[in-house]
Amino acid sequence: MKTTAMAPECGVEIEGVSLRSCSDSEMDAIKHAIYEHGVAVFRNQEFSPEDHIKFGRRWGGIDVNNYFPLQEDFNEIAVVKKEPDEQTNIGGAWHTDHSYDQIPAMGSILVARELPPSGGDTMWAHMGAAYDALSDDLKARIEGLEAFHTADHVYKADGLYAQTDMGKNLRGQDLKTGAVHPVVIRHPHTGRKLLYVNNAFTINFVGQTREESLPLLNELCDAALTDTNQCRLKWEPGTIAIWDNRTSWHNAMNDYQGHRREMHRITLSGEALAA
Ligand SMILES: O=C(O)CCC(=O)C(=O)O
Ligand SMILES: [Fe+2]
Repeated sequence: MKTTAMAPECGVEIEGVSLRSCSDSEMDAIKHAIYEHGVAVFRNQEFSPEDHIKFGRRWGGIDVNNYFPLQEDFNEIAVVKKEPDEQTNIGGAWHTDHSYDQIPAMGSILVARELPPSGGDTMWAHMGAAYDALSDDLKARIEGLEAFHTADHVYKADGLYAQTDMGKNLRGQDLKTGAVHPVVIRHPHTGRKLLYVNNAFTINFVGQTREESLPLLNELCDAALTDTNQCRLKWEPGTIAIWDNRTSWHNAMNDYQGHRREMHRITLSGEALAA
């Protein structure tokens, strides 16, 4: 296996391994690379839906997404798609998947199934590098803080997606979610300190209202993106990305209007988070 950095502080491309048939020791190396770098990209993979599920299970459990359409024949697979006549995409702002769950998904495995002729890249940002780059003052202000996360405002019947042309495709509008996590967590495997708030699902700091929380929340989310902690993936047929939802944020570019894009996602079960 050969590993090449995608950016100074985020992401690696891994060559020389076939994900559908990798050995246990290759699997361990892949897991570690993802925990550490936030995302790993694999090219030219042959990966059927069965391979996707079998490989996902090697990580542990699969958390089925409550909102996205599911692949008809394989209900563990969520379909992340945009049709040529649709304007809104899924995941088109910086976020991390499922932070609204008390035990959030560890990671996601995204497989390119149909790509637009150009555009539709995905970006990631490293939350360990983000934490390290915060000023001492900001680090002191968030020491010991916890934050409340939910997806209700995004997916409910009158939520953000319902007001767009993506609303008709989504499920789970009646669900209620809510979770409290430390603002700075330690990665369960690497021990690295990570900033764990995001503008999509984090509502307020515990003990503060939304209004009281917003200035600091926005300051943190702005500071979380630096010149060196982001990477960008140009998808090709056969590309697979696997990311760690604790180590990284991601953002799907919506710059391919009039074209179809379809990705398949499996979300991997995680563990409780601690400071
Ligand atoms: O379509 C993409 O590139 C990513 C969308 C997204 O946020 C996700 O699948 O979790
Ligand atoms: Fe996402």
